[in-house]
Amino acid sequence: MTRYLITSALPYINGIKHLGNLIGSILPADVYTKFLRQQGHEALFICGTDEHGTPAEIAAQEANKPIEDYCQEMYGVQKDIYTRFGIDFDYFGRSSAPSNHQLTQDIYQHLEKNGFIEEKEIKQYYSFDDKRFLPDRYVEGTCPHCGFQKARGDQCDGCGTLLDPEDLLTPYSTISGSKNIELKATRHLFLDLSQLEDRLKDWVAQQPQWPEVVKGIAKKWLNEGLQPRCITRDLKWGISVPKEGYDEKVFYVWFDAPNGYISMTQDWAAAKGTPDSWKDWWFEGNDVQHTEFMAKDNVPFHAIFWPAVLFAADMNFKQVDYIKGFHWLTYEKGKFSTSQKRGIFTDVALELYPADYWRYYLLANCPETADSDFSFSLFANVVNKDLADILGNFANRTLSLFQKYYQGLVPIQLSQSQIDQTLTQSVRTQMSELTQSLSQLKFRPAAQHLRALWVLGNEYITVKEPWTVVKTDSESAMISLIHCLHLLRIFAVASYPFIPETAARILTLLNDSGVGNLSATTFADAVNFRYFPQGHMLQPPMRLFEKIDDEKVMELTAHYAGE
Ligand code: B3M
Ligand code: ZN
Repeated sequence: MTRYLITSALPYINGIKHLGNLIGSILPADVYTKFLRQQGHEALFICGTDEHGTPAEIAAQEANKPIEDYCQEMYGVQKDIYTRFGIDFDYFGRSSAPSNHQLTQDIYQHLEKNGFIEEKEIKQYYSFDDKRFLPDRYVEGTCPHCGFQKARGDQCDGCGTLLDPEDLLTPYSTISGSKNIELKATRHLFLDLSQLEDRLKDWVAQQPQWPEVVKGIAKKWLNEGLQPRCITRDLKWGISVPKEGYDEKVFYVWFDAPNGYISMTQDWAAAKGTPDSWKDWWFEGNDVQHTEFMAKDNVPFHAIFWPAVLFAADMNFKQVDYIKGFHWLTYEKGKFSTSQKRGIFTDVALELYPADYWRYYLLANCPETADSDFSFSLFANVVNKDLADILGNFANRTLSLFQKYYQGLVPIQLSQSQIDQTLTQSVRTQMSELTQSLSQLKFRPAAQHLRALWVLGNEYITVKEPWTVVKTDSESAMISLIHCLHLLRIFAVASYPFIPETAARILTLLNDSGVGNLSATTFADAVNFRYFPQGHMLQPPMRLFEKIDDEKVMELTAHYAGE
């Protein structure tokens, strides 16, 4: 049986991530993992912090902390936030762990042995005021392609082009702001990607199933022609280079970070006491489907660069099967910006509203086939309509009427002939659409099918009006209400990958010990649930969601407008 390996782009350690980061990788990866597990598949979800490179060094400097302490602390902070968002990693590791040092050096040695490494003398900016070489992100300047004035030495945020620092016009040091910088000679190691061009072209051509955005980016890179890429940096913090003369240098962060997927799986295996079991997930020859989740700026490294490393290293590591790439989530029509504190960050989000509000909103408005925009007014709209008015209202009406008419006890168990076949059929249809969307990793359509399922319940109770019918035909009111209860139970299972906390609360309100393990109840089981037995006792109703009013929307919009 196919087993599923799910990896989500490793969030940088340099600070708390925003909602765009969350929906661009970890959250959909979590939904997919939860869904697969529910359907009875074996799934392994690996992620962790990406701790090396200049962003980490700069952030530690700004926080005025030794880098090791900074990373340790931020690792804890990020991990805790994801836990509170209901993310079920099997392992949330660190790219700075000893396992990754070892693995990355090992991979490097294979690359060298296989003839893919060349040493070149390059010119790199040296800052006289800072008394050091300035690798990639320590240099900024004007992008030669689009004129963006704060392009980084490694990539332009204006147009997305990957750059080398010497491409920048009017460069300056980001440490001191000094323009007193000069190109000086220094030796570095390069991975000769050009030798792999044909192999990568063939491989990418064999992936017609990848999303358009991913194929587009991969092909653009390949068409531009692959050049040797520098894999070392003049930094202290990072993985040291096992080669003479490189004591002062470390590997480039993008050279070690993807290896982290493997090393974190090694750490997972070691932690559970079966240190070799990672191999079943990573070595060629196992029936494993590996899906990577990431935002589109990470695609070149996952579709070209890392596959090239794995091909060249020739260590029997399996290549990725499916790359799920996402567009951008924008914030009130602009960019989320960490430096300008613009947008909603994951810690703040959890202080404002429960995780499920965010999870549902983000998934329903997932930047899947195009960019999508976050605004508080849209957020309130979605929470109020979909969550509160549709699902919440349905649950509340159903459970309140059971209290009112039957003191919270299920009055009878429906017999086969009393079951509404039309309703049952509609539920089956939505459930199978939902299953299909999730199997195909189409999150936005999946959220629409989930909503359509909730709407079925809401429409059913509205049309049946048990609160009116009860006065004239108490039996038929009772039968409709029992159907509602049954639907609610199915909704809990179907909603679980999206809003796990709410799903669990619904089951608690239903006093449902039978399902118990939501994470292992298949959608097929759910549509075949037996109706609750006579006498089953329900919990008193509790509101599932609170609405967000206009005044609050205005307040939040103003408060989080950014600096
Ligand atoms: N840390 C970039 C990012 O968080 C980078 C991903 C690494 S995945 C191996 O967007
Ligand atoms: Zn540019």
